[in-house]
Amino acid sequence: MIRQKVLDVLAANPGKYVSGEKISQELQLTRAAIWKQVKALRQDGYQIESRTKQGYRLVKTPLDLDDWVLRQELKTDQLGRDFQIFDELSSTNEYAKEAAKQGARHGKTILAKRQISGRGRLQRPWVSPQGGLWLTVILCPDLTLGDAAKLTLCAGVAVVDAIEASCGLRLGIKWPNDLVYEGKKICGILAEVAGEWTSLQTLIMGIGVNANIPREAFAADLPAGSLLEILGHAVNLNILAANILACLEKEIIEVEARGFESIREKWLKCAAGLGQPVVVYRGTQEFHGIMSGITSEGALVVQIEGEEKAFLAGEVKVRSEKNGYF
Ligand code: BT5
Repeated sequence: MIRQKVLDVLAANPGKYVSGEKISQELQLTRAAIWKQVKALRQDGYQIESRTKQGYRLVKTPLDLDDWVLRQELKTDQLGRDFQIFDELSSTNEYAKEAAKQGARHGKTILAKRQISGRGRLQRPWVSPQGGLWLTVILCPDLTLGDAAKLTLCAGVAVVDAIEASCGLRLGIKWPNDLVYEGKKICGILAEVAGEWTSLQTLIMGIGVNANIPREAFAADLPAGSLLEILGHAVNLNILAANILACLEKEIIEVEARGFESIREKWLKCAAGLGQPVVVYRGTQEFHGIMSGITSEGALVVQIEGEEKAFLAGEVKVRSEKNGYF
């Protein structure tokens, strides 16, 4: 593609002007065609300076999702090597499920700039406006059905690490995998099994991060926050996506090689509410106790009247001194 090639030439000369003539010679294009590409790139958020007699200089790449920038940022061997960015999808998980049915391979990643009907667990709606990072990775790991819940916990740890690497902010994880900051949810993870669990399992791992979303985009009664709100500036969604894929790949390789124990320890270091009062909601039942950890299966362990009880599923509220129950 001409667009990519123009960017490749500019990026090969970091900080320097490249003459229109040089670009047109290298790419066998007219200078008018190069100028047209530069205008289109500027519209997509690239900052490209032009000076008479000197040519063009790439100053800044867009913060928004962009094929070329994401490809530059990818550090993985498998995850995200095959990716697609859409302006709009109903849900990246739905799209990825279809793609998996059609034979998409391990690591294929679907990203959307906004989702019309993003979903959470139990078909709950997930608010997905422009500015968020909405992505789904198709995973065919060398693991069993019983490991699905553990992989969801891996994803939580991976996204915490990736957000810290991208913008220096450390979030907590509320079991099983809500990423939270001061009582507000910043990220949700939805892992779904696609097709039959036969010998090759496919897990559709959906990750939604409220990145560059202003607080007003959320209903007043939704306890949601965003990186933009916390940091006071927008983050580069391409770097964030690349870091998430890199951290997730690392965690999956570790679980495949060494089992869940090391992830469990990392998860506990990120856990919100450890040693604090929690309420677990399971169906119509409510359990009150103190959160004491997670099992090697990833189940939540709560001390209730002196006895430890493990929960593999359910909704949890944890209490913090600053934010009360959330
Ligand atoms: C989740 O469900 O937290 C999983 C969310 C997964 C979203 C990603 S985005 C990419 C991929 N494609 C999809 O369609 N989904 C995945 P759950 O724990 O059930 O939480 C859902 C609840 O979170 C809702 O009922 C709301 O109360 C709340 N909520 C909805 N949108 C939110 C948002 N943007 N930020 C914070 N909370 C939200």
